Amino acid sequence: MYGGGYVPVGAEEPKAPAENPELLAQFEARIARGEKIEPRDWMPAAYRKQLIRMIEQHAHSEIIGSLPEGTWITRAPGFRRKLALMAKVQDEVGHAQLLYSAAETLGKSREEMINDLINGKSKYSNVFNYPAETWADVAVIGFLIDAAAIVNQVANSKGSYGPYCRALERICYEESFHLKQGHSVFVWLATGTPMQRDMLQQALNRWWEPIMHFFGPSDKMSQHTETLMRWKVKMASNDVMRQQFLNMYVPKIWELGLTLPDPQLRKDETTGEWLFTEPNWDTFFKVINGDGPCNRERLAVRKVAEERGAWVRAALSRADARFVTPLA
Ligand code: FAQ
Repeated sequence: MYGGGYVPVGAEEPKAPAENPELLAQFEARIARGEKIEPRDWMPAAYRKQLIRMIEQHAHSEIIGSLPEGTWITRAPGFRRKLALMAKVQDEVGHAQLLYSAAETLGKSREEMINDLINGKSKYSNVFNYPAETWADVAVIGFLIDAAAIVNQVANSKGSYGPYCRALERICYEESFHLKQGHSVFVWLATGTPMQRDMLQQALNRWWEPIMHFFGPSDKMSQHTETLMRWKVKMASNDVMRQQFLNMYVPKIWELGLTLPDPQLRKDETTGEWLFTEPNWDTFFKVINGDGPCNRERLAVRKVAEERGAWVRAALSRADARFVTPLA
């Protein structure tokens, strides 16, 4: 039995009926026992809605995320680097496929999701609204953004919604390869010529604030964390994940003799907490609401891809129809 219907974005949202308290209690008890919720199980309308929002944004992030690195495929230094980058970009698009399929199990069609992306109604990760200016940007994305994504996704793969968790498990295996690819380029540049090191340092300076933003607003500002953690969609808060990332990766950056553009950044050895300058959250909200350095360009590229692919989708749907209609 489906619990609560999917309400398309932009449609007049009916007042949510109060959930049946008995079903809600059973649902929450299942989650507390660590059971997975599957598409045909009863679920509160708010759980469905939140999952669609989060999985859809994640899927969009994967396809839009392939764009900054994609611009470097033709310029990657050497055949091996080119091959690895091409495989990575292809994987990211594959992750979007897995995630759109997981979101579709909740009742929103892929077409609606893509339309909402192109029309700017749906969000995607802040980090992909910045340009990849040099080859060192590819190193920072591959090493640190993939690392940040892994921190988030390994935790959430232990969550409550079966299709999303299974997609995340598979994605995490591939992201681990991406991290190795990014780390290899990062170390190569960090231990290279002074010019290569400088290029890497500049890229690190540019990306640091967007990476701090990546985990979402601090817990006191986050709108959805409390509900999502109660329902085990998110398995850790934004601040906890940010701390985990800092703890794992800042030492690796410092070991290479690189610096980070935050004079306050240090670990408080008594509490184990990382202290840092609060990133500028006004910038973050501006970027995620469509006004970052590359938002317009990213959506324009997606729109062109969508238009150019229309004939393929039309041909495939006709082929499908022919396949299921018995020939006269
Ligand atoms: N960017 O209440 P919260 C990748 C929005 S995949 C944009 O804290 P929540 C792979 C949020 O939607 C990267 N928007 O939100 C790759 C909400 O707005 P709304 C993507 C953000 O959901 C690597 C508002 O702010 N990963 O990188 C961001 O509890 C390399 C309030 O925030 C995922 O999507 C942000 N960073 O927590 C590809 C993982 N943060 O919707 C290529 C799944 C927050 O109410 C190359 N998602 N917002 O209008 C999540 O884990 C969560 O959604 C968070 C945000 C943690 C991102």
